[in-house]
Amino acid sequence: MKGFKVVRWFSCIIAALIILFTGIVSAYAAAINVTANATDTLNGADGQCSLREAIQNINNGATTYADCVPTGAYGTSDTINIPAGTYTIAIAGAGEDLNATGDFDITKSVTITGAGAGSTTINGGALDRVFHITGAYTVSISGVTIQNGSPASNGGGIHNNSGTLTVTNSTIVRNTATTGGGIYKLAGATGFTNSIVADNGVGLDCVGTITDSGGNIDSDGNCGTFTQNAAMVQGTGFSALASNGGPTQTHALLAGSAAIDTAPTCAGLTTDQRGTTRPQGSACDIGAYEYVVAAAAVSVPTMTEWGMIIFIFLAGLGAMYYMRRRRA
Ligand SMILES: [Ca+2]
Ligand SMILES: [Ca+2]
Ligand SMILES: [Ca+2]
Repeated sequence: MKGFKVVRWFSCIIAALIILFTGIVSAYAAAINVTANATDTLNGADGQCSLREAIQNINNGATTYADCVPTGAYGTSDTINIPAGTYTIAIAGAGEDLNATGDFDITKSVTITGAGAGSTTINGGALDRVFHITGAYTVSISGVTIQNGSPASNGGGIHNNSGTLTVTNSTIVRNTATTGGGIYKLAGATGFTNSIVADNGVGLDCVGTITDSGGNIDSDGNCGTFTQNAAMVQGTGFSALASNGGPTQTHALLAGSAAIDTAPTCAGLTTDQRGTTRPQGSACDIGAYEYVVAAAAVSVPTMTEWGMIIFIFLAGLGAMYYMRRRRA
């Protein structure tokens, strides 16, 4: 009987340890900070943590590239923080899936965030697509502009093979592909919130079923229930890339753009891609850029107007002098 009690206590302790250990493991989460404007290289000794190195360390669950040291231990809720800047794919070699060349291949669940809300432009360099989610991973992307992806296959901005992908407060514009210029969803699930997928060449903005969680715009009407705005193209809905303040070039929203003040929620957002306070106007704008209404110019009198003001002033003084003389 005593032996049975000991076994039962021993079992309880083992069970408790298993629960505790499982809890600790699931709480593990690494966060890697990419170096601002880091060039696209794989070199753990150059003192720069490139976006490709950060993704590879997360993919490997190990610090393969020593200059991308995470805070926290690798686990199941890892994060890559990308500060303000432009990150252009520079290692040629499309059609590979191990993140060594061409597109950024994601082979593990990860959250990718720009600093603030949308401080980051990720440019495909016209060498390949930008992001490739290669399997059934949970991936969140927020606060980034994704552009200039151009693979000779499907999915110019993002190709989601079978992951659960959420995209928030992001702008996916000016990519091209055979089909799915903005995003190509083969399988899995893909949801968008407060984002622009527009002007993505002949390959269509979206191919595959996309969940619309509100505040999304496309330009060609191929992203399911997104609000279609055919004017959301470069030159009409947004500007060409240009310096609009802030640390990186942006596609500025133009006056009258359908993205202005139409985001249904502004939760968690305080600044845009340039560091401009959100919201401006009655609500946040859709995408990574917040449009600012120019302040009315302060009117400065012309020389003629100054002359009139001085004349009226002197005339007033003269009238007062005359009245006093008459009373005296
Ligand atoms: Ca490096
Ligand atoms: Ca790939
Ligand atoms: Ca690749």
